[in-house]
Amino acid sequence: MTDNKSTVLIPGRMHPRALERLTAAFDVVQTQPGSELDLSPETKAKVKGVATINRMPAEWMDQLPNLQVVSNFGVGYDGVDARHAGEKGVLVTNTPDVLNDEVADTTLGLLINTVRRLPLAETYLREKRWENEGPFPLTPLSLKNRHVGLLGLGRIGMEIAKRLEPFKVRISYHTRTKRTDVAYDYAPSLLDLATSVDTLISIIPGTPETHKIINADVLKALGPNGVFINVGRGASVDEPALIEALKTGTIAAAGLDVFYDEPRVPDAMFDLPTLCMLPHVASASVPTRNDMADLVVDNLIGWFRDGSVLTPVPETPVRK
Ligand code: A2R
Repeated sequence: MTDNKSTVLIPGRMHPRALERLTAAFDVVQTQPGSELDLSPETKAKVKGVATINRMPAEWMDQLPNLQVVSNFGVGYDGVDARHAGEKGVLVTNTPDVLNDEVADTTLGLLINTVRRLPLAETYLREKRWENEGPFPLTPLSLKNRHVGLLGLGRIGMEIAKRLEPFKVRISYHTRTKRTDVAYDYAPSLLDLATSVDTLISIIPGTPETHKIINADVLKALGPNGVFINVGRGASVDEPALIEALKTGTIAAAGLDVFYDEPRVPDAMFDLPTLCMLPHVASASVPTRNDMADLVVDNLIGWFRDGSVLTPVPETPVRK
């Protein structure tokens, strides 16, 4: 009987395992990705839950009069208007912790690829240039003796820091609130951090406060030996300023897994040999994405079973 199943809307794409489990547990309505919620008023009135990949603007919430919960696939939920949800009494959940190790591992890979140019070296080999032209050029940069600054030292940032320790680099960080449980040097501002380190790793959420905070001043402070790595959100970066900084040697290199307007990547970035780019894959392994998919579904199942969820976001209240 489908009668007593709650209706869950999926506005756009969804991970296959989440889709399969959601379809078994709920009456699922899925729309095509787009800017409109293409549903009849009757269907809109039935929707009590939403499962989404970082997309739930206020306008959509306002069209769903009986919406109770939005379960987001991903730890970052900058595409979900959680503040608006909170005002409406709609609960929002995300998928923290289950991706910490994967994202931290990828960050170290991206850092080493950026500093030691390993992707370019592999391309060199595959193009038979090693055989025909001789050894790949020595890399100007090394990870040795670097001073790494973490912008963000939360769940993922801490895992990155722990992985950096065996690499024998010095570690500093900036967050709005100084942590009392770590011995790393604290910088009271992003500019202070960029001034004191030569390697900056951004692992902060996309919020109005973090919008384009990695700007020309920060990159200048990082300096000509500077390396910038972004595994947080592309919206935190002033991309034209970053392109200019790489072109002019204001900083030495950058590695990006995230971009301002994904999946669109500025043309100018493709021409920069000192830029290492990944298509937002930090958490993108089958096991980690399966864990994220399960958390998306388990949050919804818990909510509709007894009003309990595993991972609510801080902006929205948990009602019992
Ligand atoms: O500022 P604090 O003390 O709340 O520290 C958080 C820091 N953070 C900031 N740091 C400087 N300026 C800001 N305006 C600012 N806003 C937040 O970012 C904390 O150290 C860190 C976020 O940690 P968590 O909330 O534990 O997030 P998690 O799981 O590490 O993921 C970070 C982001 C996601 O939001 C996605 O955008 C991406 O990584 O996957």
